[in-house]
Amino acid sequence: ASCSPVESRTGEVFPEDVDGGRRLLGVGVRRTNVLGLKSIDVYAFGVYADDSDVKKLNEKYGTATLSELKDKKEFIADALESDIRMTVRLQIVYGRLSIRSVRNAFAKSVGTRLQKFSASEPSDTDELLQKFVSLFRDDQKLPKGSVIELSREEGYVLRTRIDGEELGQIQSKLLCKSILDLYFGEDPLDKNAKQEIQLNLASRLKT
Ligand code: DAO
Ligand code: DAO
Ligand code: DAO
Repeated sequence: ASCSPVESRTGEVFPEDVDGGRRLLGVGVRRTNVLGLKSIDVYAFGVYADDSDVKKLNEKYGTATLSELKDKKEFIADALESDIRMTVRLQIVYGRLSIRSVRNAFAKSVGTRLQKFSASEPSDTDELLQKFVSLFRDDQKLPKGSVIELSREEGYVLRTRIDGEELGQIQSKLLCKSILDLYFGEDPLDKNAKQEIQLNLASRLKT
């Protein structure tokens, strides 16, 4: 399977690879409802993974077929869990986001996942969330066209950049997993994108 670098709803175009050879797995869009009336596209996203790291999944899934893997929950759970270098690139399309609404959305979407996953791995989720949110400055602007990169580096380090400028790094397996889960976990922001990501991830094992 190959992956189009153009997100069709927004027309946003993504690079085919980023961060020294992480290749595009799929693209999607993050929407939100305003007062249940109007839906706005907030950002388009692309998800990337390092090819050689993806091969780590071969140990367990090397003999499975593509059609087995494309819907297999355990396969995605292992991808979320493993030390695979990945990047999620967000391209802002809604230009009037306030930092307050970003913080709120974030506390909701990432906060619930931190709680969900920490049931099996005890850790201080409030502290993690605070740590992450404190990377964003109150006067940070996010105009249309801004690029946010959230990446999982070797050893479960979450790295955050805005327009190429690094905000900070936090070492936390739980935080990395909670963020990636938004894009290809069980209840993803964009279901089509998740399917595309899963299919392409599976096909990378085979090549
Ligand atoms: O808080 O900065 C922010 C983002 C809020 C998004 C609200 C979007 C409102 C769009 C209203 C359109 C009405 C026609
Ligand atoms: O304020 O309730 C609101 C409406 C705006 C919601 C915005 C969702 C923001 C998603 C996070 C963007 C991160 C870059
Ligand atoms: O879409 O609900 C969501 C969450 C997206 C994660 C956004 C992380 C944003 C980090 C940078 C914000 C800078 C102000």
